[in-house]
Amino acid sequence: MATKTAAKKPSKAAKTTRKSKASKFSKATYIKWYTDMLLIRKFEEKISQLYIQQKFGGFLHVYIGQEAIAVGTVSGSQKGDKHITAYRDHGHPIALGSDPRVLAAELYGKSTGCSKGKGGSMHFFDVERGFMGGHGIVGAQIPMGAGIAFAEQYKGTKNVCFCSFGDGAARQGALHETFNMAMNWNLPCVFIIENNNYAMGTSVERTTNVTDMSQIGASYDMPSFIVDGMSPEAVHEAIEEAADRARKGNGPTLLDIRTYRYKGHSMSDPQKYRTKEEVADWQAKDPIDHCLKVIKDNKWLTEKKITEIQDWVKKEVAESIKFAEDSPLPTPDELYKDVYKEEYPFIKEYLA
Ligand SMILES: Cc1ncc(C[n+]2csc(CCOP(=O)(O)OP(=O)(O)O)c2C)c(N)n1
Ligand SMILES: [Mg+2]
Repeated sequence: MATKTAAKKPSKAAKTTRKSKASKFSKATYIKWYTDMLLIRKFEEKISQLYIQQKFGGFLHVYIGQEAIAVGTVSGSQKGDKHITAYRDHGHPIALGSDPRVLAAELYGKSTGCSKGKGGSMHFFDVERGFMGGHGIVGAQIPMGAGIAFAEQYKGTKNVCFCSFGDGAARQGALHETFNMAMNWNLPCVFIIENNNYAMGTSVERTTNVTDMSQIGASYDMPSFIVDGMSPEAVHEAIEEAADRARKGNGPTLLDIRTYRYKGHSMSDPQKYRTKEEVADWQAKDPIDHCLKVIKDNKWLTEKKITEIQDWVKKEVAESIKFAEDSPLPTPDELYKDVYKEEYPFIKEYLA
């Protein structure tokens, strides 16, 4: 267990494996996790089918299997906190409460989309809910996440930035510059490796001799932990503790959250780099099944109520696609808008 890290006097980085403690969490929390994860999964299953039918273009990277990280991060965070991630970005905004209609419209490149149809799958945003985007350049969100955390510190809020990136992105050089400055400046940033063991078709073992990615924080004395990413409970606890450290002014944390993507890297991935058995082993730990089991074991919902949730999810997904298909495309003059941010510079003295 890491101890608090005082400014300029960082304690030694530590790591531990978290196991879930089901008892700590309420009926309402499990129902919310179950509903949100089911919505993420069903939304992505549907858009995968539509993508294959060429209903929309661009890239599509689904989050299926990793849902517990998004819902555990959101339930362990607070309103006003910021979230930033890579191009595998459908789960975070749904967990934050974004309307799946505007997300579906974004996929379809429609003007009603969350990025006005200009971003597509990899560039979902919902600034109102603290979602600072999906980003297509691998690892780019690492320094950007620290920048967002710097802005919170500069403005004197108690908000934290949760910066998610993959195991592949963790090998970008920018991570090291960012970790150094983030520790030196005690930034309120939680760095989250969504470690699904693959960067496209390349496994962690093939890229490094240091397969324990929590060790990356050690040379910066950043408190670092390994977390079970198939457990929303474990994610929530690790996030809450890291956020508490950041809110108290004690700087960043690194979480190496172990997870798995059940589907290919993107929609065009023959998946020759892994076995069906490996996929099945992870699917056996599915977080949605787990939450449903906890709900049933505790008799928190009747079968009828569970079916109602499942029907609601189906309806949300169907309505989202209809909304996207019925929405207009952007007009040509939109090409010249949103190219530059106009109120530069963002120094608070200038804005006063
Ligand atoms: C700077 C940069 N290099 C390469 C790519 C191509 N690319 C897209 S995704 C990806 C793999 C990243 O893997 P990881 O960070 O583990 O994330 P995951 O896809 O597993 O969520 C690569 C190499 C890119 N988008 N940006
Ligand atoms: Mg990966």
